[in-house]
Amino acid sequence: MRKTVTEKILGAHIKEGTLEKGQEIGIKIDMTLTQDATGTMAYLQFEALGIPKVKTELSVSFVDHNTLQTDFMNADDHSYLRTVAAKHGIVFSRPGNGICHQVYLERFSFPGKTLLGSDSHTPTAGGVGMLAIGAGGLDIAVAMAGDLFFLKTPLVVGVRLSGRLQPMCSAKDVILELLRRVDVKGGKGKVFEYFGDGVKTLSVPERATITNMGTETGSTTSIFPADEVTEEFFKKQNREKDFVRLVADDDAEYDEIIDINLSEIVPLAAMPHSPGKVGKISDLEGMKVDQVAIGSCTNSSYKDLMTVAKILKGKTIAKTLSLVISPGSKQVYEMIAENGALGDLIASGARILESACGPCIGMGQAPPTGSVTVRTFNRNFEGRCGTKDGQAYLVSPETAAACALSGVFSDPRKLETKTDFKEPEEYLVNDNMLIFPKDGEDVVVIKGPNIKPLPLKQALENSINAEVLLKVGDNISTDHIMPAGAKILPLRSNIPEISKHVFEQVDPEFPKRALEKKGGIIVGGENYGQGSSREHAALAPMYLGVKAVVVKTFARIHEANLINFGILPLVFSSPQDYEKVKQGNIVEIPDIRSKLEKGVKEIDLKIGKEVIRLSHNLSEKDAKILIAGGKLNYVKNKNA
Ligand code: MIC
Ligand code: SF4
Repeated sequence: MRKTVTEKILGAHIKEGTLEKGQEIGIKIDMTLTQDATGTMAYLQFEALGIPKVKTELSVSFVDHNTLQTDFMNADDHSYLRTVAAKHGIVFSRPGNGICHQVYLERFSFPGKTLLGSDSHTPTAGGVGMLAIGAGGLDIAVAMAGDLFFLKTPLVVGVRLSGRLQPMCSAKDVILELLRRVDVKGGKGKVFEYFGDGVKTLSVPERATITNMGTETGSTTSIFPADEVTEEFFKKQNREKDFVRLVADDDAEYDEIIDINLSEIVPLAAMPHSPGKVGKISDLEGMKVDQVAIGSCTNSSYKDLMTVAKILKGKTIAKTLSLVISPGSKQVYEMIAENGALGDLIASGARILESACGPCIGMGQAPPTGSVTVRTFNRNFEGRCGTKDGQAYLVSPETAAACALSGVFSDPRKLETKTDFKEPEEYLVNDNMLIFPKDGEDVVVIKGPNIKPLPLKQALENSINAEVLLKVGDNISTDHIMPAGAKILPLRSNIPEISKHVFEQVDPEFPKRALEKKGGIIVGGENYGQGSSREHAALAPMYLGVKAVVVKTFARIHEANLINFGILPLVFSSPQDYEKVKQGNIVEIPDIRSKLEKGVKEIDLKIGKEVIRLSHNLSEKDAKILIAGGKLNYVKNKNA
């Protein structure tokens, strides 16, 4: 059979199951990445598994999210991450070295290999033909211990690119166009694989923008072939030896095809409060903008910042607005410093931040009350920017720069300055902020007082009797469930404390109520748990006693995280039954344990005399994990 790039990589890594669409398979993971906000938990879990050295080919730990040090907490986490990495054979990327996905793309990505990362935007590395998947920290810990990663064999959607982007239209507009068509759950159970004549017109950083934000469709991952353009990129990164050519066979069969003509792409924006609510910049023209933020793992490459610098050179940003810029990596930062573009940005009035996630995760730079913030980022869920009624729009760097100059939404195609970016002859390579582990090093792991032991759950009870603690609607994101931002992120290594913030924006009383009632269940609508891979959105509810989440549909990573922490993910057999359950109802889920043991799919939810039929998508292995009370218990029992 003629194979797609995805099938070639899956075929070379499958160790359990068969490649039948929708069936569960176990694949070998070659490489892992973690970032600091999910990494502390992942390494605490790895330590609990008792394995001396990681068994992957390469594991890298980044510090990029929790970089604001308003007290000891984040700084302590950095010390823990540095020492635990040295002890277990993990490369450590120091704070200041950049955003995990940008640095990974530049310095570690590898065509044809598998990468599992404790961050949902891990698919960025798909820009060079790597099968890069986001997952919860516990799945990364298990992969570092040498175990397989389990997923449902995805459908492979071929995205056929033709034509060429018009001036001032951008890779960001391409992924926004895909989001316009498939929305925030259209990618579930799918890999978007790009092919066609248009592919060769896109550079690696442009491809990475597209695979990065492919996450917002709910997909398993996105991938480009590794072709001549990729090879050039590796040469310029002085990594020619890591390049492997990997393209789909001619006439490879895709499960579905989506056509995008790059020549027809126009500047777009994702409007508040969903990455899937896409409109044209030409329809927003003239609307006042209060803040512009440029950066994040989607749009902070050398190309992106050079493009912005060229537009802003010799001009001043609009009087009523603030512009913040965060370069994606130290490589990008050093290069724009050396060639003078940084000076142009500063001179225009831009406030330059460190090379980190920053405002994208609400680590500072929250916009004013009720204001409009225009961002080159990938997510605009309500409140994520740090201001509850902030109106965040997601756009390309070209559009962001045009808005920064005028103070209103502006179509970048109307600017006098046209950008004509050329890839540099070579990228500046200076890996001095990476610490490579040394064999035989005697390391003491430092754990500050904010790093608390990981809570564990008891094995599953046979029946659940509980109250519906909360009922929510569609598209609840992990930012709703477990908010981030400068105040809450430092608590990522302290579950008892962070659990006090669960559902803070939705219902601030939730944590107190959950503890008082000794736990209960949550009811939700479609696409529950979209967005981030943060396992804290399962772990903290588990700590509060949440036993089951009953919804119309789940987002992939969150469903896996619920299973990992022993919370039952159940779905309404008929979506209309969602209406029948009310917050405050006392419900019973009888014989759930024996049903899972027997592989029964039909589960009952009883409210008094009424019986509502539920179901689940659990594999045999998932059921065993839930019965054990979570994956750590399961792995420990298995090894014992
Ligand atoms: C995000 O963009 O929401 C994050 C912060 O990078 C998360 C990870 C986290 O919550 O730590 C993600 O995308 O997985
Ligand atoms: Fe960081 Fe934002 Fe990218 Fe998440 S989406 S990894 S917070 S830059």
